[in-house]
Amino acid sequence: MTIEILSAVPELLTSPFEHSIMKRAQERGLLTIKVHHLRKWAINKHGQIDDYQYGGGAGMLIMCEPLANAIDELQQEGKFDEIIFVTPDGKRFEQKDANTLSLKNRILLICGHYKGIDQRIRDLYVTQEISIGDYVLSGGELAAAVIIDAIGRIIPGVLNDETSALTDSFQDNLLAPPVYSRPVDFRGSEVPAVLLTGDPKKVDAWRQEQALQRTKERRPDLLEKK
Ligand code: 6GU
Repeated sequence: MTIEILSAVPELLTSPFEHSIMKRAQERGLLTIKVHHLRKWAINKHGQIDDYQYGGGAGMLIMCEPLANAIDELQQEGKFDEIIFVTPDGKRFEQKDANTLSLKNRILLICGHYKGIDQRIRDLYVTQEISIGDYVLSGGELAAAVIIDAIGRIIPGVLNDETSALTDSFQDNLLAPPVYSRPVDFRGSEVPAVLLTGDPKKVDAWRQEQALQRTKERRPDLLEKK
């Protein structure tokens, strides 16, 4: 899978993909990430990509031409399966969206800045608009990094233990249960005895019950979706 990103601040997008699971996904050839600097498609030699909005109001917008020219040029190599604008006024991103996107071949993420992008780019090019939650970030880059990490880790073959993505929080609308490692006794606080029984049925039942308990307390809204 190839994920491309259009950004006015590409420096924000280097380190998140150079470590851990995202690094391994790229080394295994399962994921290719290409960050494109929007400034490359600036409208003049001053590097201009933004302008004031018609009708007045504070804040600059990213203009039509740099975005349209960038997308047209990138699509000469082949069409994107999805062109996604990351924006706080988009549809909220959830695990099921990551699952669906992880099966695509080539997608483009557009990061807004300032007051966003000209609506005509959204109308003419964008196929999905995604927000990562109900709070405002100063730009789309960190949100794009979150979305790419969520997609990248579930591409088949990326995780070593194939089952582990299936037991993540949210994959079945339940939060993950508590987990323990050595020592059995840490400063007087002990690992729950059931985990030491070696009985996989009992362990599974306990985890299921703990997951349900945690979800009831913290995210009752998830149980309504089941
Ligand atoms: Cl996708 N972008 C920005 N700038 N802020 C956000 C967001 C996206 N999602 C939540 N807050």
